[in-house]
Amino acid sequence: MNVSDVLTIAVSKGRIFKEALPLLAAAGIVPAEDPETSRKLILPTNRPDVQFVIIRATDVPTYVEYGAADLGISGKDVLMEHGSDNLYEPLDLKIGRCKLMTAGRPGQQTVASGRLRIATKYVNCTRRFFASQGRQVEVIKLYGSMELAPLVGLADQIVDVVDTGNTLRANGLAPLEHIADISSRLIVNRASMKMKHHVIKDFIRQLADAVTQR
Ligand code: PRT
Ligand code: MG
Repeated sequence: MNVSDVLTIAVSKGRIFKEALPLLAAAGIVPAEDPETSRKLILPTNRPDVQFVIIRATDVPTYVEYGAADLGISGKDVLMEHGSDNLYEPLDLKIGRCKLMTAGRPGQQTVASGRLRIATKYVNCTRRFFASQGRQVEVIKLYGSMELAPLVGLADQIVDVVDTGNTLRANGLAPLEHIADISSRLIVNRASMKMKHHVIKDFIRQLADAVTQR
């Protein structure tokens, strides 16, 4: 793990960091530079003992699991897909809320013959969801723009996170089945939780207060 005295927090740029900034500020942590415009991958803060590492959303659980970061902020969708029980998940930050759903053309929910084809970047969540219902599906892994897949005949349906549903609607798709409610979580490396117990416990308590006062 990260053996220095510095507390390293893994975050991804974009919507989660934007919504997390006021919570972090309430816990006394403010980035030294604007994360949206800075090109630095290691971002110092107002506190000499705290730094951010800026990484892809899907990489956050990996950095924390291996101890390259002590803490991380990650969507529950990413955590479910990552599927490790090697991480502490002590706090629901109640930001980045959305739903993991299946979606497809309205009115065309069953295929006449053969297995349903589902395009998604959430292959593990998708397999688990359909398997739990005893339904056989073929899962096609994509890395983005899932909405396109049903339009060009790559898949019958998709599994993706949905917020307003505007992106689905704009592409002639509709949400079909609810898989999970999603929000962002604080995650903690197991060894860090022991070795840096006091500073991490304080941080979690301050963040928890900020979440309830929001
Ligand atoms: O961009 P990159 O590939 O690096 O990673 P990412 O796309 O996963 O990151 P980012 O910042 O876009 O999303 C990070 C996290 O935000 C996700 O893992 C979710 O936990 C959370 N989140 C909350 C969302 C949304 N809401 C959301 N609406 N992530 C993505 N979306 C997408 C949605 O799939 C749709 O395509 O935003 C689009 C608009 O949504 P609608 O339904 O409002 O139209
Ligand atoms: Mg994105």
